[in-house]
Amino acid sequence: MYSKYFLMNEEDVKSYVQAKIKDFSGTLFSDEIGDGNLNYVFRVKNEQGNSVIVKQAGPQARISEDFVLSTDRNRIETEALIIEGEFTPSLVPNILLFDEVMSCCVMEDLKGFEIMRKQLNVFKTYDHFAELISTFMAENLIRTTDFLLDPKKKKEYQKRFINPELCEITEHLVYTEPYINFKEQNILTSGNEEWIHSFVYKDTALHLEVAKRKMQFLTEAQALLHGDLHTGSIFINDETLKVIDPEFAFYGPIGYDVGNLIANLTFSWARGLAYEEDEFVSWIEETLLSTIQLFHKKARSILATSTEQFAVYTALLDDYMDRISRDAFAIAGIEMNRRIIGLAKVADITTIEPIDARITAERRCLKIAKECILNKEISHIQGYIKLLQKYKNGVLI
Ligand code: SR1
Ligand code: MG
Repeated sequence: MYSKYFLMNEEDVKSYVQAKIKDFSGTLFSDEIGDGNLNYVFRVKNEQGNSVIVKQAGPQARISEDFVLSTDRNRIETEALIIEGEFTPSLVPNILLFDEVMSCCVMEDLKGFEIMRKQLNVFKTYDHFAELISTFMAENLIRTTDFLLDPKKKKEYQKRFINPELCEITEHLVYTEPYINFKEQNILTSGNEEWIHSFVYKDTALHLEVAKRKMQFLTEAQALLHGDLHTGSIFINDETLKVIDPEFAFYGPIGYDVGNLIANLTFSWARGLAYEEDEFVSWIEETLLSTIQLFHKKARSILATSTEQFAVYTALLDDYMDRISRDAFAIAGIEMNRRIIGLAKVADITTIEPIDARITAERRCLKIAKECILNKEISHIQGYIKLLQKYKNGVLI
C-alpha cells in the first residue's frame, strides 16, 4: 500500500491515516482545509475527537496549473520543520510521519491556533509576538550560518536544501515579474494601473537595485531560511505561536526572512490606517521595533558563542549584522511590491474597501517600498519607523 504516489482526496486520506497512524484505526472524518497557494491540507479526526493534519504536495500549484512543481517540496518542508524543531521546539508543529513516496507528512493539529494574518486583518494584537518570532528568527537563522554550524554540516545542509523550483517561483514572482511583467501575470488594481506603470514599470533605477538584490538571492548562501516567512505562515494564540510551511526553505540571505516579516507587518499597518484603527497601528509600529531590536540582540548573543576564529573581531560581527539589517529593509520593499503588483496577493490589502482606500493603501506601501530599496539610509529599524510616520501623515501622490 502507498508504494506509488497519487494525489489523495478526503476519502483517501482517511484510509491513509488509518493505515499509518496509531490510535486512528476506527471511523475517521476528514476535511480539506488548505487555503494556501500550493498544497493540500487535510484535518483527519477520530471518534474521540483527536485529530492530525496531513499535508500533501500535488504536482501542480493550487493557485495556477501553470506552476508544475516537484513534489519533493514536501521533503524540504518536513526536513526544515525537523531542523527548526531542534533549535526552537516550542515554535513549530510536531511531525508525526514523513512519507517520501506519497510526498506528504502528518503533523500535530494545532488546535486553538489561528492563522495570524486572518487575526491581524480583524485588528487583533499579540503582545508575545515580538519575543517569540525574534527567537524563532535568531535561533534558526544564526545557528545555521558558518559562524555556528560545523562547515561540513553546513555544506551538507546546503545540498539537502537545494530547492530549484520553489526558488525559481521567488526569482520570478518576487524579484522579476513585478517590474517587467514578462509572464503577463501581474494584476494591477483597477484605478491604480497608470500610477503603477509610471511609479514602478518605468523606474529603471528601481529595476537595477532590485536586480542586484536578485543576484544576492541567487548566490548568498548565508543561512537556512524559512523562505516564506509572512503572517500567513504563522499560527498564533494568546500564549504562543507556531511557524509553519517552510517549503521554500533554502540557503539564502538572512535578510530575506527578516524582510518578508517586516513587509507583511507593514501590510497590516497599512490596513489599520485604512480603517483608522489607531491603537492597532501603534501596536504594529511597536511590534516592528521590538521584533527587529530583539532579533539583533539575540543574534548577537548567539554569534558571541561562535567558534569561528575570526568571530573574535567585534567589527566583523558588526558588519555582518549591519548588512543583514540593510538587506532586510531592501527585501521588505521588494516583498511589498510583489504582493501589490504580482500574482500572489495578500488579503490585508485586497479586502480593503472602498476601492479608493485600497488604492491609497497600495500607493502608501509602494512608496515605502521604493524608499526601502533605493534609500540607503533606511538601514535600521528606527529609520524604518520614521519612514512609516512620514507616510502615515499624508505624504502621498
Ligand atoms: C505560486 S506560489 C505564490 C506564493 O505563495 C507562497 O506563499 C509564496 O509566497 C509564493 O510566492
Ligand atoms: Mg506557504
